[in-house]
Amino acid sequence: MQAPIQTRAPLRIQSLPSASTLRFSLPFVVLRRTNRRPVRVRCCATGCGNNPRPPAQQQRRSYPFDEIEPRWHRYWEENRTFRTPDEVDTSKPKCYILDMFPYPRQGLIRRSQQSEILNASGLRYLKEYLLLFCPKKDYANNAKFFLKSSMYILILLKSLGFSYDWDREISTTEPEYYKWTQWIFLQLLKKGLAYQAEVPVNWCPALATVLANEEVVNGVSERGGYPVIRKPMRQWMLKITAYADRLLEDLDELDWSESIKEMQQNWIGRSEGAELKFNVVSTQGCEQGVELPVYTTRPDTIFGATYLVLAPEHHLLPSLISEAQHESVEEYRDLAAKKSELERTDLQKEKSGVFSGSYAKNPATGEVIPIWIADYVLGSYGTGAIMAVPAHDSRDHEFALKYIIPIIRVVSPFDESCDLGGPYLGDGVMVNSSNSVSGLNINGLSCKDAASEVINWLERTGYGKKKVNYKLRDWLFARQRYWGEPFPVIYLDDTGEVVPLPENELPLTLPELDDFTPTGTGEPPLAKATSWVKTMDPISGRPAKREMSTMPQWAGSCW
Ligand code: ANZ
Repeated sequence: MQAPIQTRAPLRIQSLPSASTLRFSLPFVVLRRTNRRPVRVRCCATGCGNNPRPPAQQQRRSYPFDEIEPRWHRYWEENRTFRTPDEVDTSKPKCYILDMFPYPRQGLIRRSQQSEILNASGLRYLKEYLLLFCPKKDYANNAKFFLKSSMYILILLKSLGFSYDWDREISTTEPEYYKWTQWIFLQLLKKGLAYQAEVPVNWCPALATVLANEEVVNGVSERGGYPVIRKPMRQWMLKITAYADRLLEDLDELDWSESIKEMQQNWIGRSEGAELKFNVVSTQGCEQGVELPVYTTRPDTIFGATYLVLAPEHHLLPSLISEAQHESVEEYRDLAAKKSELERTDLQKEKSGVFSGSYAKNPATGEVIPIWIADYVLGSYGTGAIMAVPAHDSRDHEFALKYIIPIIRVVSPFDESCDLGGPYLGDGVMVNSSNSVSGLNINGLSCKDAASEVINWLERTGYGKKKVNYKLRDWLFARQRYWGEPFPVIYLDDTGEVVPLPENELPLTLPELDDFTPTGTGEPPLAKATSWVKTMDPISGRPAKREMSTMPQWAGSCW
């Protein structure tokens, strides 16, 4: 039987209370029906699945929003329906429910949550309004807009009827709140869990700030659509990798669906392998005193490593580029800096690279092999360099074919009738893997046994060691924006030493600034608050400068 069709016109927000009325009355968004657009809705009035077509008048009846919603909102407000009790019953077991809070972003509820909220509540028509209000301009640094948008969010959330106890609302932007965010940072610093490092970051020259991976879409900033490049910068980091194993182990205890747990596992991405060193040599094989560490999950394939690849942002690169290769390497690095990590690791994309002009010695074979630079190797994973084994890795295979680099098979499949047209990625028996000079012979072993044998040999000879790596990265915890918690640290003028502020100096509040747009020099906007930046160590009295980056927007909502 044909499903009945109910028509309901989309609703559009007609008016919003002004910011001034917000304080005194229940904020409420009034929705009105506008032009009629049919929406298919399944109806099961009889409860038997045979949905009779309702009479024409009934078909048009829609939810009397203006009538019902304000009444209930008033009721909830007057009866304090969502008020949580002041007295806590401590006899009950403790329970931590982590809700994902909707929070303002560009004046709106964050997009993912928007759709969750809207779809869950069936108020899809609100989307129209949200799109209407979505600002075209970048408001990252606009305080007035921030306040206005927070009010809109409040209005929207209240109108959606969430059962929040609004009397217990807290704001991460209040100094009394972020004092504790700063206090937590000091504890992390004391424990060595907050540290500074030179890391490749997503740098947006137009916004003059570092962006998180999620804030970069197709190589441009999510806000404003400005080009984003990768460049190394000294930044504050939080050492979440120290908890990688615990995060993995404790997944078992979580009452989550298996698919979500699997996503979490992949996100942590534990991999086991080895870190080993290749010595940089001249074309004649003479050592140059530079060692290149690489990370591999397949130490068993060491005899098949016919070239090395360095990420374009690798710190050792400048010392490896030959005079003749200088121009083409620089050109390649500029191109790579414009690509996101996602683009670089896309398996479908054609591999590209450039020869560095330098060579290294494979410690197992004793062969001199070329060092290439290619953007399919990331500077932020492992050591930022790989030993490439084109016979047994698809990316290396594609690259070796393109640049005519030798391909040496070192694993023979158990099933010899296997098609060996391309790279062989499976398990098998080691072949072509022996050298009396290096004292390593793994021929005839399975891949697994060969891997342990190679790790033993690396540890014996000092060429390397067993290593566990994680996809999970430490958290890049600094932004070059005005909005954000100031870091409670100073840098001594004479030595540059980082000194944490004493806890009784907290909160360290943001200075008032009329102009919080980017400086244009690459320095964060706080550089404009010269009298705030220039300070002295409260303990020793020595002149110092404050940190000018601020914490990222998630800092306050993470604890
Ligand atoms: C040699 C080799 C031979 C590899 C082989 C694989 C297969 P996961 O599982 O992701 O940890 N690799 C290492 N560092 C990299 C980086 N910074 N960027 C891109 N690729 C990198 O994978 C580890 C493997 O990915 C490593 O093992 C290395 O390639 C590559 F038959 O080394 B392998």
